[in-house]
Amino acid sequence: MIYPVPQKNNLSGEAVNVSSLSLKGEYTALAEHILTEYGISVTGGISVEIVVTDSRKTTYIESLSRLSREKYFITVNSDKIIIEASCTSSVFRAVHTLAKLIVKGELRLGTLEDYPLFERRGYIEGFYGPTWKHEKRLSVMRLMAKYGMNTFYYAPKDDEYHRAKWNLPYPEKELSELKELFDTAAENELSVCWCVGPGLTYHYTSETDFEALTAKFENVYSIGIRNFGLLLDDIANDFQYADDAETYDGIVDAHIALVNKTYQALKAIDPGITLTVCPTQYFGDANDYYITKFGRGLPADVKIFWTGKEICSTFLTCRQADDFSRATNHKPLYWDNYPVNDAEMFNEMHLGALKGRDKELYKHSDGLISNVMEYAEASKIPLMTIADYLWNPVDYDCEKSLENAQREILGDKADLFKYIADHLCVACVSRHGSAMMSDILSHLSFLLATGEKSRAITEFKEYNAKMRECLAMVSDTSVELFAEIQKWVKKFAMCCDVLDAILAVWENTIEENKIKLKKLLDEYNSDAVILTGFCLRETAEKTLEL
Ligand code: 14T
Repeated sequence: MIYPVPQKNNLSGEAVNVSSLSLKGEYTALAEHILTEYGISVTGGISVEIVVTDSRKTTYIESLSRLSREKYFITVNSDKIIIEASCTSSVFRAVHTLAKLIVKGELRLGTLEDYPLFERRGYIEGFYGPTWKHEKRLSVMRLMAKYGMNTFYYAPKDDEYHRAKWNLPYPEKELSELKELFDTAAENELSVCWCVGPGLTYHYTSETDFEALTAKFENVYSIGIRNFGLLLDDIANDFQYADDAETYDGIVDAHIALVNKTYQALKAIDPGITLTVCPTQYFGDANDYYITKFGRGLPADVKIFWTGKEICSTFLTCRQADDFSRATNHKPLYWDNYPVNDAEMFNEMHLGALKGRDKELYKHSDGLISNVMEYAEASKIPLMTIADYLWNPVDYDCEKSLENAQREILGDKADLFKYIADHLCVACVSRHGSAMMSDILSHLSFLLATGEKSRAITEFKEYNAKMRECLAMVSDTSVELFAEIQKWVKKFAMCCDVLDAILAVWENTIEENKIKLKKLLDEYNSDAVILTGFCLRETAEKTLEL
């Protein structure tokens, strides 16, 4: 299986040896670049012919009744491989898929047809906290492109030129980094949307402020960015200047005027520019006054961010999306607050797969943009599952997708990593964690209760040994992902101590062992860092009663 799962994969015939390939047709330089990244040799051998046509076959998705620049076909014959696509984007997707399909130098005969179901698929650096380092931004971007995302929104709350100093141009160094980010995105078929958050100090009736705002857009336009965002989230709900209050009936009227004026100014700079806005009411009931009026007051092609029923929504449904569309005359562009773990969630680490988003949401929304964690390496794991869901939500299997993501990021460390990852998935998308530990502890408790104490102890020792082995592995901070999660690794060490103390009581039920367990359990419970494990506390409590 490859990820994201292609729409129609009939490559199931005999295996063909493709240990080396020769490229023919169009975009061969692009194809060579991608194949080389996967370690595939292009020094001769079976030919891959890239045929680019602007035909109905390569551009139209019949089931969705819309055009796509990302549709492609791969045909594997015994003597040659054919890629059919319509432009760079679809060749890019096709070659990535071809590379993933090659296993041990072999491909299977047949045909594959593929296209994404969500039109806009991406992530947003939109959290509170230390912004991602430049190198991390590039590395996440390349990985997300490899898994089929096509959009990146730049909106780090703590980039002062995004929010606090919204009215000042970027200094040279920051601007050139943004340019490099933009160039990397372009090479990887991602579109970048640069966002500004002026709302903390913006004076709606001031011409000076509006000029500063357009000057800022021009500042960023100069490095090639053509998609812009105006974010009005997490600002005062009411006017902060007396003349603003006199000029407008309510804050929503000021916001509508600002968006329209901004839209016109941007279109005057370049008619190709796009605009996305985040309203001040960005979640909840789509029939509320602010969001209804706001949506109806905006041009039809301005996209509107919406996080769903809640800031961090457990479910995103088609019905809610339709309610939003009816109320605002705009389909929602989901700002999905998963895996972000800022604000009140700072003690949680969100490593689980995306869940709770309707399979058919792609028909009812403009797309979905995931807000990430300040931990870039860690974010890659849930982000890969989001990329899979967005490409093909119909065939999305959260467990298989997560398994693949862990393998991509950790290679052969993935199996052992599961012993800690088991406890790092409680979030808005799922309140249930520690599935593996829960199974094991209930099985062990069953053995103990049914007179199979020695078997219980043997198996318990095996589990604890694996947990310790995992602990030793994740304590190595030279692995970037492990360095990021040390706060949780410390608590995981306490978890291992509690498990050993439970085992000690099972082996030898003396008061001294119980006192030790009680002490470790109290320490574990008083640490605010979240590692799920209701089953751990439950087993420990029962053990204290032995
Ligand atoms: F604009 C939005 F759609 C949005 O979600 N804004 C912020 C976002 O930057 C942040 O990362 C996210 C998750 O915490 O939620 C919003 O920020 C909040 C919301 C709160 F209710 C921050 C603190 C809160 F108490």
